[in-house]
Amino acid sequence: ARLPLKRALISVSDKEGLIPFATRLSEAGVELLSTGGTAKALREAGLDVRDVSDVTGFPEIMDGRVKTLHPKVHGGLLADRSKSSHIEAMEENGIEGIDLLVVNLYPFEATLARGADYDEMVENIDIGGPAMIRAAAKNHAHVAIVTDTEDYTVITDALAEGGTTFDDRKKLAATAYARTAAYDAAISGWFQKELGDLLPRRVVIAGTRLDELRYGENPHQPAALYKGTEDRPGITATTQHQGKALSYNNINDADAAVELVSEFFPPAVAIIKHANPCGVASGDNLLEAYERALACDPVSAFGGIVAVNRPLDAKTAEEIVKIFTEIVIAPAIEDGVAEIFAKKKNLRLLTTSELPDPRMGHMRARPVAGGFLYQFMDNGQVFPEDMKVVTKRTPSGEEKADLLFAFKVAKHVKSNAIVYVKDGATVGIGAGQMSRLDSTRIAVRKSQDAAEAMGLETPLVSGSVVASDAFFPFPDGLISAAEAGATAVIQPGGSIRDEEVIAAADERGLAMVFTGMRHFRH
Ligand code: 93A
Repeated sequence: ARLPLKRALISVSDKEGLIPFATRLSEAGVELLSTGGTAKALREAGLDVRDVSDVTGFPEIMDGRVKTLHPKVHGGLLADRSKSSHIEAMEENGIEGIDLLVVNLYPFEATLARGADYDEMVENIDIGGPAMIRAAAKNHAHVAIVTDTEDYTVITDALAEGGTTFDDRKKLAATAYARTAAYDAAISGWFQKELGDLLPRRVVIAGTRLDELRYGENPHQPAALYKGTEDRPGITATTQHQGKALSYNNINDADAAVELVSEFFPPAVAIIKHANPCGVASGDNLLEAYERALACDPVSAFGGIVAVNRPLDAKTAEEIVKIFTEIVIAPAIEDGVAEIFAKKKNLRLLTTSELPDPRMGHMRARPVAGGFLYQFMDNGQVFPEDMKVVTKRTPSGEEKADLLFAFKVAKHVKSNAIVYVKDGATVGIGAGQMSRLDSTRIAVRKSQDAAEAMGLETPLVSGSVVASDAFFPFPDGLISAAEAGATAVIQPGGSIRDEEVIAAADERGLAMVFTGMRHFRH
């Protein structure tokens, strides 16, 4: 059975879509009750509306802190119309039933995002709104609760059919409680940041669905992308210009790509496959950077994700479309780029407008059975003054620059990570192996393949430098890198066999620096 709507209470901060929606209600004969600002907006649009203060017989007081917190409002929302005792209580106390509640809350999250001061944040904690939402949602047997402007159509569609169904109201109630939970999560998160408490005793991770995905990592897994309460430029803040919808794996890879390329100041390009880079390079311009990134592992780059840290120019776009590329992600695109990509219907083009700041720490959660791990993201950075030379030979200026580049890339490669770099471009990447020695060998083998593909005699790694995301537990990995032609090494240090590893480096004339910082990524 559908429940007809006779009376609606509307109290909204976000007045988007309000007038057309309220007009539909009014036309359907629904009586409108409203709080100060909302009532004013409705009257200005020529709609008939009753003030809540009229209903309660009590003025809005204390700058609006108390406007709907009244038994006439809460009784109207909470009355169980199937119980005679509730009906009697309504009659005795002059309480009128409310069938529809439309509330969106004081914009706490938006106020936080624009960096408002403490007092303004406190003032933006909505009390009456959540109280009404929770009341109406509890009483969903009799009341429909709308907390999201996107759900206005649920009500207008239902009106056309004669009223809301129980199923409609149940869904709306679920959304409502998720909204108040997320709202309180944002408030609690703000307090914890104010207190400097990174790892509070209780954490609520809340989000709003941005996109329902076709499936998750595999076709039998349902999945969606959610925007959390923290703002970070990048994958949750992109615009898609063309191509089919992004998949779960695409989003995961594009996230890795943007975060990696944002590490670099000069024009840079990162090509990602399965969340690992298969080529990263800097250059005088994006075209040069792209060509050098691609040269690292052109076989793996097929079907990859390309991220750039500058507005993408047409010349680079022309080069990118020469091979099959799944996604291109850039802060912006220059003239002509859209036309070039338009010819490749399957390529997804994303712009982020802003790149994430790699120094900005945000929290990262990872699910484990029955809970989640929670950590400060790896925003660690190594600077020239952090490099401690441990070998007889000190790296040259060029070697130092490449070592820092290699270590930055290694931070974004799944462990065990080994990254060879020459002249600001990766020339061999070994990722995700259970043994560091294997990562070293894989990087070299890939580099040999790339050299062969280009018709070169010597592997690209000869004369390169090498980064390891964690210490070498034995000299074997370092020896293997030296034999492949690496001339300098960067690694955290800290193994009980450091002395052996240093001796092996000295024996082979390698320069080695310790960073004291590890970049595991599992
Ligand atoms: O300050 S409040 O917590 N006290 C209340 O009693 C109350 N009732 C509704 N804020 C309250 N509201 C909120 O006011 C609503 O959640 C809505 O966001 C806003 C609408 O106010 P206006 O109609 O004056 O623009």
